[in-house]
Amino acid sequence: MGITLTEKILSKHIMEGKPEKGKEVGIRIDQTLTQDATGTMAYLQFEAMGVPKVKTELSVSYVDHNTIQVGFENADDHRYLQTVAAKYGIVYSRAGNGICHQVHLERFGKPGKTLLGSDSHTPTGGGIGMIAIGAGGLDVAVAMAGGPFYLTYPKVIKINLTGKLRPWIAAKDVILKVLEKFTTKGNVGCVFEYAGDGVKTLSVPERATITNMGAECGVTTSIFPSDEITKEFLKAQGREKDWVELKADDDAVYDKIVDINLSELEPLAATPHSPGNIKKIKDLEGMDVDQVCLGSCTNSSYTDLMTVAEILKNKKTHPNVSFVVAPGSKQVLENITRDGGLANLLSAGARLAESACGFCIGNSQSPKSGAISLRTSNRNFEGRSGTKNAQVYLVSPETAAATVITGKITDPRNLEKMGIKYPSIKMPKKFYVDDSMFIYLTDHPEKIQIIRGPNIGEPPVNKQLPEIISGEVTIKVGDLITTDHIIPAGARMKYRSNVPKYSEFLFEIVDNKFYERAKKIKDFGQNNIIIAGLSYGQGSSREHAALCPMYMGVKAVIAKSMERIHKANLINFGIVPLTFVNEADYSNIDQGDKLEIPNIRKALTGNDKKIKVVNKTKGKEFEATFDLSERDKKIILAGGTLNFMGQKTK
Ligand code: MIC
Ligand code: SF4
Repeated sequence: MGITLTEKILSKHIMEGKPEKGKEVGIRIDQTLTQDATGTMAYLQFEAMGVPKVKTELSVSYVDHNTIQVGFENADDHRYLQTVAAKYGIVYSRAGNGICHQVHLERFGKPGKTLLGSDSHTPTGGGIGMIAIGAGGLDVAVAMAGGPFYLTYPKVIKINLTGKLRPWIAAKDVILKVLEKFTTKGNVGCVFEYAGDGVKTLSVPERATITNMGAECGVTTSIFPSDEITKEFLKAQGREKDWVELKADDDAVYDKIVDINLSELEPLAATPHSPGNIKKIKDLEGMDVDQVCLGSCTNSSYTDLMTVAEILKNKKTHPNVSFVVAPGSKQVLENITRDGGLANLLSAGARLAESACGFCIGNSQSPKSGAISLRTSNRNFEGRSGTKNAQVYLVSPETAAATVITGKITDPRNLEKMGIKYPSIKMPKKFYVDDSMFIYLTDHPEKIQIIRGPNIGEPPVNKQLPEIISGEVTIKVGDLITTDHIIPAGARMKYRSNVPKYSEFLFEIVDNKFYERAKKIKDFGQNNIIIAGLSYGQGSSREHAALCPMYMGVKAVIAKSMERIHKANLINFGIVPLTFVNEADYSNIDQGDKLEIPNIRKALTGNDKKIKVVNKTKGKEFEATFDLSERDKKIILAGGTLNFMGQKTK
């Protein structure tokens, strides 16, 4: 019986456990990446582990999220990250060098290797045949210290691609189709493995767009085989030596097979406010648009930008549209400059933004009130753009370009009627490469002084789990609550290194009184408890969505279901992740209800997976359950991973 590509790579990396679907395994991590917004906390935690040097083959620290530098905070973080990198043997990618996922794909990704990144879009590396997984910063810190990364041995879903994309239809439309089929929930513990004849028609950047946005489905990762196309990409990056051929066995057995015929796809959009709300562009056509943003780690490659530049050659941006372009990396920017694409974009009226996350995370280029914003990025959660009532649509670069010209949502196929031919942009045979924005390893790391400006706080310490969780429902939220709802990024993201301050913004977009209530309950010596619906904690890997609640005294989250990375983060910070045994019980709980979970420590370690929760306000009881490994339980009992590891933060 043949095996899948996912299993082939995983089997070479297993350090603990057996490869049985649904069971926990610990895998060796070859490479790690962090970005600045999750990186400061990850490195503070790494420092607390007392390991003199990273133990991975390669660890890279990118600065790409907080590069706006209004005030000293961002720059303080950058300098801290640079000095930590020098001290511990980490490559540092300076602000301006580009978005972590794009840059990692260009310069470091290697087929067959494992990559763990403190960012949920780390699966971008799957485009090059890596097992690339997003995780909380603390998990990445553990991996840097040589520890295994624990995951549920996944189910593997084959996405069988046939046919070939027609002109004007893009990789983005493929992943939007996948999102239409799988939605954003119910895919925890699965890997999407792409196979079939259609694979060879897609370039590495196209594959990376597809694996990048698999994150929106909530899968552990997505992966493409490593083939001649991969070799061509690595060769163009001057890295042919990093290539190995990798594919699933012909008779590999999958848990499920889903067919997608590339030839049948048409332009799609994810409509407000979820990447899973898919509609056809032709059904949205004619809607006035205020802003078009090209970029983000999903669609900011050389081919993406050159395609748009070619469409916009000798054209002008519609007067009602603000057109923003953020190249994915310095390499992309330099190559499109040399090849004339930048001149076309600028002459069309593009507003050039830094090679960074920028608009995607809402820390710049927030659109006007009630705006319709078309973006090539991957998330359109409510408020993420920085404008609460903006309506964000996620589309391909081709659709974005057509809309820039007309000022209305436009099916790019209509451009032919305007005399614009489909620009078949090919990847260069050789990219212009300049690695000077990386700071490589230092000769005398022992001499490095770590610089901590006033923005760098101590990571908070937790106590071990009490015998009884007794407190109040601080907030009751509905389905599909994302980590952007739990703790916003955008303008608030500069406080990532200052947990007490950042905590003030918990649930800000949902209920701006949360912090006040939580503080009162905590100061009264009671525990805060969160009640949630389906798929709680979708989206980012930001551990602050667990760390800040921990700081505010949240001891348990009871949800209908929970997403993988967020659940792992809750465990890492000693918060008990529970689910309702009967989902109907959700309706019987209200915000402000006094809840008690007696003997929680015993309940977690006992044989019965059901836990009694007493609703003292309603005079009722209900049952909750948990899906935790023995190791998870020990971590929660200890009050989090750092305590479990027997380390004390300084
Ligand atoms: C995101 O796209 O939501 C982010 C910002 O990149 C996050 C990481 C973070 O919150 O720092 C992610 O995807 O994990
Ligand atoms: Fe940056 Fe946006 Fe990608 Fe997150 S999704 S890494 S914010 S570009």
